[in-house]
Amino acid sequence: MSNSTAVMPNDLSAFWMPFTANRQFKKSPRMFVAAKDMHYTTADGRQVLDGTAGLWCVNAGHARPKIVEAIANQAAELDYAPAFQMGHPKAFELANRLVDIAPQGLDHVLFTNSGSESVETALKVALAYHRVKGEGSRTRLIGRERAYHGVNFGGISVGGIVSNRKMFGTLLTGVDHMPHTHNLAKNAFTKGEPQYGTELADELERIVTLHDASTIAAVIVEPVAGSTGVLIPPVGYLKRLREITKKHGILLIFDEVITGYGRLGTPFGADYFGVTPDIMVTAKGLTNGIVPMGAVLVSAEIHDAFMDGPEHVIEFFHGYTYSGNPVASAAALATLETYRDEGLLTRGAELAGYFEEGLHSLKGLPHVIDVRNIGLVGAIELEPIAGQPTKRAFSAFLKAYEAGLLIRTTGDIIALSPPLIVEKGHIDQIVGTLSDILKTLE
Ligand code: PXG
Ligand code: PLP
Repeated sequence: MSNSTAVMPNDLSAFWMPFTANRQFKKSPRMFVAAKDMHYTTADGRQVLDGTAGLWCVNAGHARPKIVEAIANQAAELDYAPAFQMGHPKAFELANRLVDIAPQGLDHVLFTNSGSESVETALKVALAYHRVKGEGSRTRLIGRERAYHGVNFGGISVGGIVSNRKMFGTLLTGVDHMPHTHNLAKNAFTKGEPQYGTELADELERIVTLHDASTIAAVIVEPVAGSTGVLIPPVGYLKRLREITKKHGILLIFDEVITGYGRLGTPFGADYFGVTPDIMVTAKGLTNGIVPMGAVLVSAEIHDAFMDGPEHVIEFFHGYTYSGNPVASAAALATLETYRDEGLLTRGAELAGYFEEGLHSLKGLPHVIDVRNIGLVGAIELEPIAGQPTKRAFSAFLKAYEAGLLIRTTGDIIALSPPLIVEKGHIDQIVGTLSDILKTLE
């Protein structure tokens, strides 16, 4: 079915698009009008291979029948139920299914509507947990340079992207940052986890010494930083963070908005690295990106600390109108079923080697200064054009789109994260198209 005749709006000015060069876009718009499995259809009727799972979220591919049907049925049966002081069965069922697939020890779930909200929720749980435990002096939050934790105030405060922070005043106070682990001089063209940089985890000890552990509530990190260009942790780095946080009574939060739901070839990044955090932040792949939803998983110890006092009193003053929304819950349940039926949470592990070989074959092409990969996520870092950062990669993005491939760029880094239903032939197409394009870039 082609929707190439879909009626296009004649005025694009009202929609102020997110994280987009609005004026450039509106001069020559790129519109998708349909999607199925691994492909988008553009407004001019072309097929574009989805090399990025939408925005790292459509892990089962597009328009999967079970999910589509579940959403339609749920909307007809129970469209909305109040989230506060009322319930509906699917949210509880979904929480149980999530606990089943999550790393052992993460036993309770708070629902949100996005990764950004999941991050805020996790940070608030961490602060409140220490307070209910009688350690209210633990208020500091530790993030990391080059981290992306969404766009809300807590997330940009612990985040480490200057453009996302500098316009917005003083942000949260009492935040510190660890250094990022990206090191091209030592680790360029590493396959999988880089060898150099494990000791950067010890910077957390330095921060603890500076502020004292009794003032620190939590450390938040992405197991693999996605948004800032696929920064893969050095061997043993996350294990060391876990040891240091445990030693000092600091909560460890993994932001798995990208690494969750099979991206690394394991259900979660925590599984890949063999490190269990106290709190796990998820979104995106939870509903295959179709209905906005996030989930924050917490340990029983954290949850139970709140279950005190008179039973008629609300234990945690937090939540959203749409927490556990019925349609989102139905979409998530059908998504998890699809993942299970097709083995998608571990399929990445089978294809990771082929994906790795393909991407690393681009080494040596013009401007390529690094190729890195883990599971079904990869990045190609380009030398920026002198004085014009981001321009070279953005031009690769435009050329790829014209050539029928959707990629994602951040700075001068090309990121790839295809749906987990990707076949070897699609990987060949991704690599082939990129190879052609890299040869023609200015
Ligand atoms: N944490 C992490 C680790 C993320 O990657 C968020 C939080 C925020 O999620 P929401 O749902 O509020 O957007 C993210 C989102 C990209 C890109 O291509 C990455 C994200 C979102 C959009 C684009 O770099 N990550
Ligand atoms: N702003 C106003 C005026 C509201 O009444 C509410 C919710 O009732 C919100 C913001 C928060 O909205 P949400 O629960 O969808 O995050």
